[in-house]
Amino acid sequence: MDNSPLRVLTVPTFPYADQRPGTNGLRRKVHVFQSRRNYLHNFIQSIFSSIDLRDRQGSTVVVGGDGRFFNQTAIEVIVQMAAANGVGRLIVGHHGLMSTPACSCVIRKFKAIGGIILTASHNPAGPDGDLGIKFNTANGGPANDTVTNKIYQISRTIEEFAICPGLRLDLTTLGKQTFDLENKFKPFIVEIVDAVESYANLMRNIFDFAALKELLSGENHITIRLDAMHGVVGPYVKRILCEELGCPANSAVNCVPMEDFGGQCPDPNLIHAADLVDSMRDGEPDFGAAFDGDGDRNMILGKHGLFVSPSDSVAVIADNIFCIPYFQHRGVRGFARSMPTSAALDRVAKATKIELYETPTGWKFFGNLMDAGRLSLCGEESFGTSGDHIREKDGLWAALAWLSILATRRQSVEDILKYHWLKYGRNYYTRYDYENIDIDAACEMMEDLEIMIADKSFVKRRFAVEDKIYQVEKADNFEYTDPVDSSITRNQGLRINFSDGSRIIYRLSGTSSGGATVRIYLESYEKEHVFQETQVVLSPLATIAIKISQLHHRTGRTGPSVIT
Ligand code: G16
Repeated sequence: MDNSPLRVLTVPTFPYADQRPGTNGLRRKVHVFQSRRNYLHNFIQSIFSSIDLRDRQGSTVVVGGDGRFFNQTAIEVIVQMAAANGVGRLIVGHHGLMSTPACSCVIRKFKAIGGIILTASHNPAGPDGDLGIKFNTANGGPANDTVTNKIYQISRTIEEFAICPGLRLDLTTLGKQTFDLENKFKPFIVEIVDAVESYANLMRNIFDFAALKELLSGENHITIRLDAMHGVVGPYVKRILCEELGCPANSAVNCVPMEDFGGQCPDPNLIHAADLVDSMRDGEPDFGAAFDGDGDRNMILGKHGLFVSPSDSVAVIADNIFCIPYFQHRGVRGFARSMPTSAALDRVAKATKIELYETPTGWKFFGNLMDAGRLSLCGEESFGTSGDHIREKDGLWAALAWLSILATRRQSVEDILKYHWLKYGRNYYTRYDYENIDIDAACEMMEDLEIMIADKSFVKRRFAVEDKIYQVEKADNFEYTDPVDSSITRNQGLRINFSDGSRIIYRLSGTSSGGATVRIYLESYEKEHVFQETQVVLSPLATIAIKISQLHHRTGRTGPSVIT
């Protein structure tokens, strides 16, 4: 065996112009990483170079991924580059796997300067699918815009990267591996960790596991069905729900992580998690949940597949927050939602006199508020919910939060939801997605819309559809001033607010890997009539939204690709 120190090489490269991170990291088709020379290396070097050398030298960094195709190859490169860039210790998930919430938990636990997470979230995987690279900072949350802009600027002028090509890592064995590098005084250390255990430990300190065990496997237990969609969260579900809380093995499905997620799109919504919805429709389970590829998103279902919209989900958790011991002990400092998320949470905040923050889309905006001790619970319409125990959204945490509510109230999901609407009124809510639209057509539509709504005469304009009349009260392009550091984030979505509290919002997604995705968010509030069909209530607003944007005319589409 050759025990000589490993060589560190500096390799010349040339920059790519398109490595600007989106809503949450850089997402591209796998073949982009495979076919463009050093595309991955350039971005990883840009991440390392964005960290001041004094902070990087000897530091600890976390690496993990959702197990999708190309993850392993990418991890090998990241490890070799981390060693060559002066990182002292890497904490890597067993087999390279780590859910996004677990990664946030591990960064905080090991006091790392950050983490690199390989995931394209709910996007499809496989040779024709997507790969994503996220960089999280020391607080465990997604890097903010200042950091991602710095990474992007470096990527535009990069000329070389550092790598230790001879370094071979064994991802299958838990424990420490050390490597001696040429011209380095200290060895480079890699620790392969059981991230499932670190995460499970965190959950034990947040929830009342005895009460949950009684709910799930006691004498009058309920039945549940959890669908991990072959994402990385499967082993977490098995360990916590089945092994520890006593759910029968068949309550957790698709729990073996696969590099193509079984050929499915690991997106926990009514379309892509249709198997779960169907199996619950005529089935016995009282509660269901699905999670995405990297385990940070969740969908909550009641008996017979009753859908709890993510906007309602966070509002219900807020209203029942003291069913969770963590909040009993720590108190509640504030609630937050992304701008396009429905205002259901605002009503709970108002009633409980708890501060409510409205942020742009992207989990990174919640982190600052949490670090400043101003935020305890937040959620997004895009199936994200979490507390301040970490700095990421957390799918399994959301399911355990709901189960804690069921354990305390001993009511069905349906009764809890209905009670909530009767108490607060209901924010009817839907989202239309038009995927893979020509980028120029999408941008032109947004520009024209912005000009239209900025015109003074737009306010007070009335739109009539059948017997409904909506009058514009306010319209703008959402801009956010961070209350902690006063940074300003502009162009976060076009909002049209009507006098009856209804809203239409247009946004371009920041997570699509090909073409543009136009999102239209529709919302109407009803104080009294809370048991109507969502799509019926919102149909007039949808007609107006499509008409004023001329979306179908401009794109040749006849309807959205996905309605949530
Ligand atoms: C990411 C962000 C979320 C955001 C979502 C959708 O989630 O972390 O905060 O709501 O994208 O963003 P967009 O509407 O721009 O596509 P994930 O789960 O995809 O990482």
